[in-house]
Amino acid sequence: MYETHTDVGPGDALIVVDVQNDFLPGGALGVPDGDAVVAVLNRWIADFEAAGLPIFFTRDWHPANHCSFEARGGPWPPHCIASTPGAAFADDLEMPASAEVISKATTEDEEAYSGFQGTGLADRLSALGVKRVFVGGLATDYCVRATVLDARQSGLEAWVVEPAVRAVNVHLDDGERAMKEMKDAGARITDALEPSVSA
Ligand code: VGL
Ligand code: ZN
Repeated sequence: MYETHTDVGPGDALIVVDVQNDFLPGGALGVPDGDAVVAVLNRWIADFEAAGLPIFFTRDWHPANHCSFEARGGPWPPHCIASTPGAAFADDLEMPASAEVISKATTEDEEAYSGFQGTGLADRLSALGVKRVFVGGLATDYCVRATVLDARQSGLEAWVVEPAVRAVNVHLDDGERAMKEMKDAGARITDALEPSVSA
């Protein structure tokens, strides 16, 4: 299922999905073991940064009355409300100066799990000559899934960094099902704890 050898170089970008306080254990929408992704992502981030490759950090950035919240009939407790501590990136996540932040689901009446939805990310990647993205973060079964599927729709090669993702698992197998959906869409899965840089 996994592939380990992962050379990265020109044409590659790293997308770090929603590693925000509210998605860590104890947060408003805590993902079980979600904090475990931080150390792995920090290694991927450091290596992409050292190689001069583009890095994107997506964030869930909701208005206080977002349609996904229970008060409005949505599935979720309030989480990642723009400019609150819960919406901040995890303290231990190392964000290089070159990283670009992509805010999503920023308007009241629209949900957006994908980092591509309404953000201009596809155009930005294209302008940078990116052909292949590596994706990690939270949560496997929502925003990672949607981001990877949209990357494939945009014609990008997409890799899921398996040790750097965790699932909400509202239903027991949601994470596994999402991994299968991503694979079926042509995504590849690496178990590498860090890339090998050939740039
Ligand atoms: C997410 C549920 C609600 C995610 C965002 O980042 O995966 N999940 N909003
Ligand atoms: Zn959300």
